[in-house]
Amino acid sequence: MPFPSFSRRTVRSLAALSVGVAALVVGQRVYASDHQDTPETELNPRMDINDVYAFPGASADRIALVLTTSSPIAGQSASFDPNLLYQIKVDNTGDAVEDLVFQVTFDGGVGAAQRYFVRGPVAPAMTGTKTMLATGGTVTTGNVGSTSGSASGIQVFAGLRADPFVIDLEQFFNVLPDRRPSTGPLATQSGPSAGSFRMPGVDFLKPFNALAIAIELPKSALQSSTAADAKFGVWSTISR
Ligand SMILES: [Ca+2]
Repeated sequence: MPFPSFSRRTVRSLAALSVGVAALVVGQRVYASDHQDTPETELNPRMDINDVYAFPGASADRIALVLTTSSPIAGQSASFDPNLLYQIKVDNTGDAVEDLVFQVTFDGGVGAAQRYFVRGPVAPAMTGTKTMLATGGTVTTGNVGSTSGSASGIQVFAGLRADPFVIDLEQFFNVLPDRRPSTGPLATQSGPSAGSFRMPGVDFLKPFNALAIAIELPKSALQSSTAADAKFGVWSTISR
């Protein structure tokens, strides 16, 4: 296949291995995987990578890469952090080192007035946990909540979307109470301690939103060869 057909578990495992919150060049580094995995990300929800997805795009030759963050968001008002660098990274040589990156930043606007700036795909100046903002390559800009770019080239959306992750989070905290958040509606135990999920299950995150960055583009822009079995891997980081 021209791109890896990741199962959800595989994508999430990749995220768990690779996703981190990394300092810009120097500074504090914090690792996390997904959905409130560390006290640092729980206390800083906009640094919290929820999930990374690679979906087939609008046509067979296109792919959609999605990074979600900040879930669970109640309501319709949320903004990206203008002091963070959100990245989607691509390895197309099989060595788990990024060959291309998308670097996404935001200005200080609020809600729909906030603007996004998506650089890439571009070869990174630095790899791994150290990062520099790319100075070359394509920059796609638009307002949060809107789509920009072109349907035949790179197309970008950044804004609120329903969190697609499915979990009975309320019961999860009854099963593993040490994972319970220190503040908010889930900070208080909702029922007796439990050893399993409820039957039927409860899609607890259904009414909640996440902040999503979605990038759709031709797969050829991410591949290192035109071979029919060319593969690439995808993961994300958030840096400050
Ligand atoms: Ca590589």
